[in-house]
Amino acid sequence: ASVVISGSGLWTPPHSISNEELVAAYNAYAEQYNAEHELKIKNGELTAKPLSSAEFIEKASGILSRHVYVKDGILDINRMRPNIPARADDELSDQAEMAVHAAKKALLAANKTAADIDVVIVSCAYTQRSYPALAIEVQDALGIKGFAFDMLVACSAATFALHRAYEMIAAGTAKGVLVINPELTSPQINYCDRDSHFIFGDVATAMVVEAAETANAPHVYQILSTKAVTSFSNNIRSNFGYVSRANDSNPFAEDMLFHQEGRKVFKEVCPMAVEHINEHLSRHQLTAPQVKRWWLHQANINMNNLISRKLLDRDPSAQEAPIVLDTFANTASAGSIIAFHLNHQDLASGELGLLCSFGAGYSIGSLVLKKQKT
Ligand code: CO8
Repeated sequence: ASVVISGSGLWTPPHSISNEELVAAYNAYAEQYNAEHELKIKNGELTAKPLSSAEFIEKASGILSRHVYVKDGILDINRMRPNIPARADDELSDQAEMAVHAAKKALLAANKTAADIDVVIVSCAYTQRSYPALAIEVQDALGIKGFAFDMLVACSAATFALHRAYEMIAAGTAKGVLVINPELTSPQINYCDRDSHFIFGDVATAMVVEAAETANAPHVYQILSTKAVTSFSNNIRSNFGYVSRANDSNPFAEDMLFHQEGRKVFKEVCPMAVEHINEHLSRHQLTAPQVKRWWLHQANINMNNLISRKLLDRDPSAQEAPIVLDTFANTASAGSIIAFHLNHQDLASGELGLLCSFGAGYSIGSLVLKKQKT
């Protein structure tokens, strides 16, 4: 059976932080830290915190601003992390709430109701608890029958979940799959680290996957095929987990939070992504110039420019390979879905697009999409 994406949804948290605000808070924190530890820094026992700059951030990443689920606490130099009050067990959890917002929008776009869905996948870089699954909480909140489960694949969580949705619809084991990506990254950002404090934002995205025969939305994309690859790397890592308590680890230690070797990631992931995409297209006897739209992972503008240039032998137009980093920053697995959500309706029937994630793991996941007749 032919499998389609029939709707997408994007939920943007109401708060945002500009580079200027973020840098002002970080620099005030760094100056306070350096003053407090002046002697140890002089003796070489500690290294001074270097200062950040909004110009560097824009040039190195393409990021101007990021959305955050809770702004309170992040810019407080005596806290440097969001202040998210714990919710009671009988309240909807934070990530489930984000997921529900995006899911409702995707259902509306796909012209579907809860009754048309029988599988819910919540897939993202982190889940706020291990069980009960967030996906089951979301399923309950939306009144969906069937089954639900969580998935974690960092940057490729969204594409890998779409792959699973594709397989379930193709196999006839599901009639409608809701893939949701509530990317609540801010609790894992080290706002005290000059090299990574600017990279991430919070957002939630969702997509409806179903059989072509049941689709009745205005913009429907056939999934021609999927391709995934993983290759282990420690260059992007977070050590926080349920064993941390038994390890007697300090939850505030740097290795408990997102940390990376950004240069190495850049150098290693770009060629992997280019090779992966070319191989995927060649399965359909296609070459890059035949692809009308590139919905690429959004980690860094220079990375996207390099990958697009390698694929096309020229610079892509802003319309061909849309960038959403300026206002969203890196939103882990949601980035390529945001790029799709904001830039897909203008494709003509028969035109092709490529959705691709790349990042932590390393992991790369792609889907070749073809706009259907409306
Ligand atoms: N302000 C001023 N200067 C700075 C700053 C700053 N904020 N940060 C670094 N510098 C300095 C550096 O210290 C360095 O100084 P020096 O040359 O004296 O050593 C200089 O600027 C240049 O630094 P870099 O070489 O590191 O700069 P780059 O141009 O490489 O840019 C980037 C750094 C932006 C990190 C870049 O390397 C990059 O984007 N690499 C790819 C990273 C990537 O894609 N990572 C994937 C992220 S993982 C993911 O997408 C999902 C993971 C799961 C979610 C986690 C949620 C929390």
